[in-house]
Amino acid sequence: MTRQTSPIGANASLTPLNEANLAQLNSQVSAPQYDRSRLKPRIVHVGVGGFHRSHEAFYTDELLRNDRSSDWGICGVGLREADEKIASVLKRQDYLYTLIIRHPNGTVESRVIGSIVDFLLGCHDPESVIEQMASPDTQIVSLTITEGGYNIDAATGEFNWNHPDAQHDLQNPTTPKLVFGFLTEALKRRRARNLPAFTIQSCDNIQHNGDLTRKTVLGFARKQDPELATWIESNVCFPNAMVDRITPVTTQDDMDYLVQEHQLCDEWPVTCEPFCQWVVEDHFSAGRPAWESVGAQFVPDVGPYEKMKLRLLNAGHSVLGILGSIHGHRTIDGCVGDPLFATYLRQFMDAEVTPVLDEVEGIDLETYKDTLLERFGNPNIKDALSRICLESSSKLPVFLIPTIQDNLARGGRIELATLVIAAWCFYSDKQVDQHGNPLEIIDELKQPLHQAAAATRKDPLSFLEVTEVFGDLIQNERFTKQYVSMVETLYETTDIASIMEDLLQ
Ligand code: CS2
Repeated sequence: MTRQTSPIGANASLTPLNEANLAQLNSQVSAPQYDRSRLKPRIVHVGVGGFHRSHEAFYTDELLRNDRSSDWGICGVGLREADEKIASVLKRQDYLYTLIIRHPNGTVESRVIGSIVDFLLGCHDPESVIEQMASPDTQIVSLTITEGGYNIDAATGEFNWNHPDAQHDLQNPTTPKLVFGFLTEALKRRRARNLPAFTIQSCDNIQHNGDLTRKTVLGFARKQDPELATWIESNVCFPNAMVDRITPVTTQDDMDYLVQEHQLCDEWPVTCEPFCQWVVEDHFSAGRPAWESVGAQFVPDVGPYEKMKLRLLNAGHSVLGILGSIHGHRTIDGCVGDPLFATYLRQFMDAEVTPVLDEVEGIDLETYKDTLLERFGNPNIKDALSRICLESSSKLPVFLIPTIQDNLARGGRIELATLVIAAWCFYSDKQVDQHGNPLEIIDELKQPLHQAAAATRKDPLSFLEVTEVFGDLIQNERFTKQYVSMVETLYETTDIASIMEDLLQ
């Protein structure tokens, strides 16, 4: 086997990552030893971002390494033009990539993941994606389409049918744009061909992610073909799941690391923490890989696990992300290295979140929270606050606002979470930190949020009028009183740290 030369050219000893070069990788890089040519695309995965590559694809790779008789491979799917880059990189690398697992003590594991075996782009060729989903090989279609991908209006809790892509999909079912259009058309073809249904497995950070996916797919199907909807109702399983692994955005440093340490040229590796968790309800329409043999937990009811993770970890990230951005911090480990932020986060978890959580079997909440602080503090995971704040308008209604609502209903504490909403108003309005440095805001609702926030001086409640994010929070007097006093102080002093200090007990 000849070693292919690097496209970088300057360093002839670099090994580009691809199937032919796997046998020649530096021995410190753990490469798949299983025969990838016999894998079948039994899983079609929509949304091949860093998280899918550090989580489901990792679990599946681990399974393939342990069980050479398994043939569960993954066909990745991207639906947006923005997915062209990952499509071409993965294709050039025979769908291989390196997972760089960074431990807090500085140990780094580099491991090539081999479980992805194909990639299709729905925006260029919807037919091939629909046919792949409809293929007899496909047993599971899994999704990481982000919280916003479910297109839920917080004011109604329902799918937003006014979205132009939803309208497009209803009118053009064979050339859909939204994942729900693809799923509906593929299931329609399976039913017509007498093929069994696949499982639809959401891997997004949403409470009851499977139930929500089910509701939306059924809604899509019902509008097109009520009989298909009935068939889906009795044939397709939508297991709820809690997914967890902190996966920062890949940086040039990650690529440079592989070049310097292992002379390996990977155009798009993924970095992640060592911690990894997947808790899934065991309802599958057509079988599943034995993921439990590689650490996934199958439980009858994932609800308490999801709630614990979303309300503590994800909300904890948002607390640090928004307050920290205004203060001038750049990363999560930078925030928890600041005692004020670490104390604030812990008090938020203890005083506002823990009282609204349910018992979680086998988990001691105090230990869970301690572990979260350790994970956030991993100095080798430079998780940028800009990633955390990305699309806050679809995250906060899932991670943080329900905790405020629960506490309003039970007379619990709301101050620490309310400051995050007040700070988010300031952040959306000013778009700079308190030192005047610009904040990079990426949010589908950036403009409406900015406009609403910018009217705060005239009407202190204007930000809360974005009801698709805040629902009916504006109606609650206890909340609005607290919120207005915080917004006023923040606009007057612009000193987030001193407001945080005053709230600590
Ligand atoms: C983060 C998550 O998106 C966010 O704001 O909280 O991506 C988080 O890192 C993962 O859910 C960890 O499992």
